[in-house]
Amino acid sequence: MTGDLFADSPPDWREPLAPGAVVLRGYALAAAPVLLATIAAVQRQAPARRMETPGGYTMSVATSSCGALGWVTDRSGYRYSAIDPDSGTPWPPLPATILDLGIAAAREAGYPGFAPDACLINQYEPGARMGLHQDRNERDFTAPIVSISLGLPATFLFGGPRRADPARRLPLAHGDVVVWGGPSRLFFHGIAPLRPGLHPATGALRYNITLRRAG
Ligand code: MD3
Ligand code: FE
Repeated sequence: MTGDLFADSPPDWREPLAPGAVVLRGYALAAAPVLLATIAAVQRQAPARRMETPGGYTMSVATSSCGALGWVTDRSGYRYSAIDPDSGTPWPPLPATILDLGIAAAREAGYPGFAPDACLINQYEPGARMGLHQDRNERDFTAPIVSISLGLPATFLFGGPRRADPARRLPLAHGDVVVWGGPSRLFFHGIAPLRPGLHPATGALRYNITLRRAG
């Protein structure tokens, strides 16, 4: 009988967060060196840049994209675009290293058949933050978003379906992967100002890769 006690327990790195949302602690740890080299290669073609919001503020987070569609913002709004506005050319292709990990993580979290066409790479320096927001520029909210954290740790703010809902604080460390689907897909969320520090793999930076089905 002892064998039955743990037979149905999930692995301890799988942490349910909210309906449809799962944390896979350290899921990207082994792949981290390859992922960081891949980010550097993407950023050589599409450098991280601090974009302007529709309200006229400059984001503290520097962003870049790869894949068929990239996320952009300027005075006219937030949207996905097939063209990098800085270069006037398509975004770099979505590297298999990122794509394969994202698809495997989505499957682990209960979303088989995830077919992302957009990959946003956010780069945080100490002090950079992302205010509470919803991700609503994607066409299909039934697809999850897969997020991979690398480098300096951050505090993720995880609210609810309404802006005024209280936000939980969730630490996200190097190698953590979170899959956001189901009802949580449209929950308000953000990142608290990054605390200063040095990470052995990234120095004074945090990266977050998100894979999305945007088109
Ligand atoms: C929950 N990025 O790029 S990733 C974003 O760490 C964004 O850079 C944060 O929010 C970052 O839009 C958080 C985790 C994440 C991404 C999208 C979500 C969580 C989400 C969409 C819905 C719910
Ligand atoms: Fe977001």
